[in-house]
Amino acid sequence: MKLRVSPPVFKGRLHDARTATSIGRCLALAFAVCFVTGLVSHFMQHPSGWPADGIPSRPTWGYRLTQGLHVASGIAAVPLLSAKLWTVYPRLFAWPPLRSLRHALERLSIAVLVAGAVFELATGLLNTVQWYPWPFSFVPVHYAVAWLVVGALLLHIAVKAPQIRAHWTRRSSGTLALPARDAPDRRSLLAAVGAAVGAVTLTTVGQSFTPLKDFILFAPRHPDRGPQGLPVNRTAAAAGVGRIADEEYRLVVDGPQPYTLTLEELRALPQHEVELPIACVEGWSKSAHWTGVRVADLLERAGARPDARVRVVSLQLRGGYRVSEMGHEHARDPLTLLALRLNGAELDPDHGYPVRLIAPNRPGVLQTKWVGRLEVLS
Ligand SMILES: Nc1nc2c(c(=O)[nH]1)N[C@H]1C(S)=C(S)[C@@H](COP(=O)(O)O)O[C@H]1N2
Ligand SMILES: [Mo]
Repeated sequence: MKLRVSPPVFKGRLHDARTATSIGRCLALAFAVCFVTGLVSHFMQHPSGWPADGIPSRPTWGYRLTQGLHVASGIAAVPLLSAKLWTVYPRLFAWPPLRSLRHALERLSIAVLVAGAVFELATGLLNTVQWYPWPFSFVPVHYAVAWLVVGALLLHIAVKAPQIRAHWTRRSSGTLALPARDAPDRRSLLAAVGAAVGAVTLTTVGQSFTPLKDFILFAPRHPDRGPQGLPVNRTAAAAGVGRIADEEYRLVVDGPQPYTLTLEELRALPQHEVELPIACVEGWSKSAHWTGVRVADLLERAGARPDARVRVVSLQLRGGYRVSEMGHEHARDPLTLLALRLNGAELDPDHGYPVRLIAPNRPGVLQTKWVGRLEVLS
């Protein structure tokens, strides 16, 4: 006896090209926003050579906005990608699976696209909760795969251009077999997908868009939770710095005219107050009031040239974020401070006591805590 497995039969509008197009263009928009903001973030975190000096220090909320959009568009893409895959999965059962070399290449590009897209959303989401259950380092791999996904996506859009065009609007049925008219079933599906996108956005976006913070359900961080009303990514204990004794603290400023300041001397210098956000790469951000000494004043005293770059070194001995650099735009911005106070009180040890960097339009990971040294780079 011969066993016959009949492939499932898919009929109706929920798996047709019009539905795939409707969901696909929202997904493409989410991916476009996610990719562009991801490039911005990557560039701002890893400026190399002269472009580092081209990074503007304004607007103060620039990185907060782009990184907020990066994480929000990535989260919104999760229900969109799920719905899109559900809409098109009957194609996995199309027979014969490969019709020609061209068809085989197209299927291969889809495989790369789907695998890459799922990988990016999964690793990105796990990164927002700071869970890294993989053996590679997150940033370079997430960055490289993004290019792969964008390449495969552009190819996919090019290959599907005739269908996309034919099904762009409700009325256009084009030359394809199925009429593209909408009906209650399709409208219900699209409404459900829209509601899912709205729900995941509303319950997470408050982590960076603080007016919506009361709706946070799933975001890993609440912008109010932490010492002095500000979240902490790495505590003093986790960084291995503990509490730094006041009388032992020194700020070393290394430049043409190097000098060293005690904490008393630093506190006696002119203090300035600024309102600036910490905008963490992982998606939370929160504005705060900082008081401290202008980096520009410290550099001036060290005889640094106006176009000098600066390296900020932490007293933390190990770990990825103990050193950061900035171009002259940031170094000379009057809002860039070595902060001694946060929201009216001395810094909590977890916020970098006794001294931390705070600068406008800068990724959180570069806002170095427990600063012990400024080095003027030529
Ligand atoms: N020395 C040092 N500075 C650091 C870090 C660190 O691990 N070590 N973490 C950075 C990261 S990732 C962020 S988001 C901010 C968080 O600052 P906060 O803990 O004061 O909110 O500090 C940054 N500064
Ligand atoms: Mo961060």
